[in-house]
Amino acid sequence: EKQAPTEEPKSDSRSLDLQKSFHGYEAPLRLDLGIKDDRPKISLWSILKGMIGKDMTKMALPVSFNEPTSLLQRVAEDMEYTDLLEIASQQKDPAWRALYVAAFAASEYASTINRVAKPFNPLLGETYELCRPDKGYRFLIEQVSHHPPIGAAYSESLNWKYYGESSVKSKFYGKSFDISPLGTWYLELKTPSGNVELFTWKKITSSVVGIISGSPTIDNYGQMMVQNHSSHVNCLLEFKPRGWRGTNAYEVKGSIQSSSDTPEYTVNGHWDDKIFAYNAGSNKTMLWQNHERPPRPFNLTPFAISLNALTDELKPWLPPTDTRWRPDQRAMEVGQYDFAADEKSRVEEKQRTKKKMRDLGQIEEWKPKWFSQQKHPVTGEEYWMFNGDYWNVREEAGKANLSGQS
Ligand code: CLR
Repeated sequence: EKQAPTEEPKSDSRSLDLQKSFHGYEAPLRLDLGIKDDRPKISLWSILKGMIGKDMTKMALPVSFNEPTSLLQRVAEDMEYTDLLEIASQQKDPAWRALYVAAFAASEYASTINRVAKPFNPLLGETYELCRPDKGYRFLIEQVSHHPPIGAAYSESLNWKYYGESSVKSKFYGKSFDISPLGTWYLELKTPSGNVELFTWKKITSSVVGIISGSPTIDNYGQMMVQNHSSHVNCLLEFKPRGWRGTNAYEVKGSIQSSSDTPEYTVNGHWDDKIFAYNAGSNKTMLWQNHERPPRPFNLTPFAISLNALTDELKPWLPPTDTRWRPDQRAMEVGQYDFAADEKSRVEEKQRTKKKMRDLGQIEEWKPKWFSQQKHPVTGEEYWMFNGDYWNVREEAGKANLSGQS
């Protein structure tokens, strides 16, 4: 039996290490943006009709189709329901661990409702960190490739590690705009007996539909196998396409797959609302429930609203590469769309110049700072391994900044 790859250091030293990355996160979470969403209402079809066959990286869209988040932050949004991972880690029964992990994987889609907007494209080497002292985790993602765009992410609490590659293939088909994620996501979960189990899954297709009819929405559909490489008690989820009349909208069904022929547990629910587990005796347990979603600019969730806040507490601890410093995204967040567009072309032009200089050998070859590509010890697939340095470098730089200030 293969074991998950990491050796566990003593838990109190891990706890101390985690604590130090919470420096800067003392302020309460930001709950709203101080602006109204008054983007000009332009029909998506009128802009897209000439772009059939193109992918997202080749589309020049007016800035009013952007939202003030970056793709790095959209991946951080997957962390909204990490409570499910903590619950999973307390389950003695492998079937219940798989059920809660599957619910977490499905919860990652709740944020997509009414978000037909393009996040900012991260620059090469851009990073985004997120710590939640109240939830006990830290998260980091780095843009490790620009063409094709790839983000490498790593997150951990005392009970789990979650990491993977965010890269998408996208194409506009006329009727729909399809986004297919390519990377694998890994979860190392501590179990009540102190073992560590490895789960993996791949994300399903996200698709913008209803473009021609003028009421674009996001659908997420396909099969997702949440695979346990240690106990082999897996959970298969099926996200139904919403269908022509929207009859199957948001529906997700699934079951626990193990050596027994008849699934002992099934899953049923809606990824915009609630997801339940049923056992053979038809006992029903709610696994997940969507958080309240008061109206907010750009239809952002309260969790998403919190992500780009740049508080005085946090400033000294943030590296210059963090998304929160991006002037174009900040301008969009305060409603200055024209300035946002200008700043966006300026930072992108700067990036193109750098690439040219690199190609000509005038400046050093670029390489990711916090991740390197390795073969995964359990799956044998290529993955991005976190080198762990980020939080130590952050701590030192933060202390130096603070002592320089006083
Ligand atoms: C879905 C949940 C995943 C991470 C993820 C990656 C790419 C995101 C996708 C999510 C949601 C839909 C998305 C996409 C990139 C572009 C696309 C935001 C968050 C939008 C809807 C494309 C809009 C393009 C039109 C305005 C033309 O865990």
